[in-house]
Amino acid sequence: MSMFCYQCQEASKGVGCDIKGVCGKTPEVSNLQDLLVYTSKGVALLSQLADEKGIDTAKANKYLIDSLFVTITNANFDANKIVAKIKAGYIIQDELKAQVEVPADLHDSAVYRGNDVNDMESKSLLIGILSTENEDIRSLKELLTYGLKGMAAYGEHAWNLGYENNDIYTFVKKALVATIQEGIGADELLPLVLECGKYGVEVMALLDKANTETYGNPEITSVNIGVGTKPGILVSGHDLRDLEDLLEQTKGTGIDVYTHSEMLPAHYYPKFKQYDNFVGNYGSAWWQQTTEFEKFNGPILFTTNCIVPPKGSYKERVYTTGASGFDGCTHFPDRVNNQAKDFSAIIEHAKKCAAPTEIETGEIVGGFAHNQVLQLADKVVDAVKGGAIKKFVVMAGCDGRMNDRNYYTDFANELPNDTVILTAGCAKYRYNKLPLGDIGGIPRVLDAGQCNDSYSLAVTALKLQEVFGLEDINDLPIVYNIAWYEQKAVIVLLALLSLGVKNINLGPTLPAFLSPNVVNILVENFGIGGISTVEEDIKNWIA
Ligand code: FSO
Ligand code: SF4
Repeated sequence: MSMFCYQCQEASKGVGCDIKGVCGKTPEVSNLQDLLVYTSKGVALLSQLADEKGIDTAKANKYLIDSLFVTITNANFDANKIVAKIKAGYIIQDELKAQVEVPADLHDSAVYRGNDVNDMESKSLLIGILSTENEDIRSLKELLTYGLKGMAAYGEHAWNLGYENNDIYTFVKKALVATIQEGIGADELLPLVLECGKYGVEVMALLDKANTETYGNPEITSVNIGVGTKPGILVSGHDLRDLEDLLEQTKGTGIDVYTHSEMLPAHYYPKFKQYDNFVGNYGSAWWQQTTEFEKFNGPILFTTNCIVPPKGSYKERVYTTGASGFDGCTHFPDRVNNQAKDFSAIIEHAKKCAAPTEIETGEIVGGFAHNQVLQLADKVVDAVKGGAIKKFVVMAGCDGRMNDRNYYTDFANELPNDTVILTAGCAKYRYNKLPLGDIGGIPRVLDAGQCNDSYSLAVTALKLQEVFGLEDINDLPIVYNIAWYEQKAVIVLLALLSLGVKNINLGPTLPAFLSPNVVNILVENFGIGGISTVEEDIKNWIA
């Protein structure tokens, strides 16, 4: 075993990647990511001590969300960047240590930091996932850590727009420190996992506020999926501030800007509609990029995950920024003093490229975030009361490359015509181009936006609960059939649990990091279930 990672749905054999990541992550990068998480735990511990003394920990707070984000599936494959992050963590640890009193039992720095970044193979055995022997404790620690990674991602996007919430940092530190606490038991970890969901709601609410106050409320929008005649830049990932900087800098240059995968919902925001060169969405979900990027012809900017290791045929056109990285691809550094990033290199590159090759034509409709849906509330309520809509089916989350995800396309196709799909995240690409029609003008697929906009779906559910005067959110005619892939889906799931949502079905497989006992807890307390066949599930959940 040269590594061990089981944080995503595609973990090898449903157990864990131990030779190389199915995602393409090398043992070197995987072990360095383990060390980065471990270093972050040390920073969290010292920063917590500093908070108690009233010392300013803004730098440590930002470090924690950056570092956790970097270790999310498909975000960063660049060993040098991760080593630099680890070293930056050691510096922050030293700065904090000089200001706080480190308890005697923590004087040995190896307790909370790996000293040798060059000896990762032996180091990862000491600090990696399998260093916790009890499988239930390991499972709870990792569930918590993955929730924090998702929270960090959303926290980082909010931070980029100038929005922060100190309570979130305080919780991130408390939870990280718990994972290195000697002898911690399930009785302490389980409440933290549930509390993680509460802060998941907070961080998604914060990001929603940041996005809507900066770019306006998403509105119903038809997005072109064909191409223009000018060269283009394709923007992937989730960071809207990066997109804004790029759109500003491409104005009047003759370069068109397209969205890819999770960036599609940017088209729904009023602010982005003002750019004439923001022409459409190219391609589908993240995992199809190896064929689609070849045809795009122009440069591609990753602002976050999901990167698939690029083929040589287009690798020189791939650029990264923020938490994302890939060795050999040009990386745009972080903003300095909140100034725009300088994207001139990618713009100059685009000018030398051919226009994208058309792979499809038409439009997809989205923009059903909470504000827009509430404007349609009367219509929706009438449709429910009149029986035109019998059920809502939340099909949010992620897409992935495994064939068994065809289930979601078939499920959407087979749903009765009196059901409406509420979606968010890249899961939507399994059905957002199907001709599913509408119910009295309400489209049968309502796309709220990115995975973090699952928050919008929760707001919509809470509003419907209020309108129908129901005591319990679980009395709504809503079925949850959620597809997960990486750690942002973990925080979305924990957030839904903290809002009291029960009977969520999770697929295509349950997480490898959940031990049988932890699965039992989730089943008994929250009614979490898996999926079976389309026929069975429709029969059991809808009919
Ligand atoms: Fe998808 Fe990737 Fe948004 Fe994830 S593009 S899989 S849950 O990064 O974050 O939905
Ligand atoms: Fe394997 Fe997923 Fe970890 Fe990649 S992120 S190494 S695919 S478990």
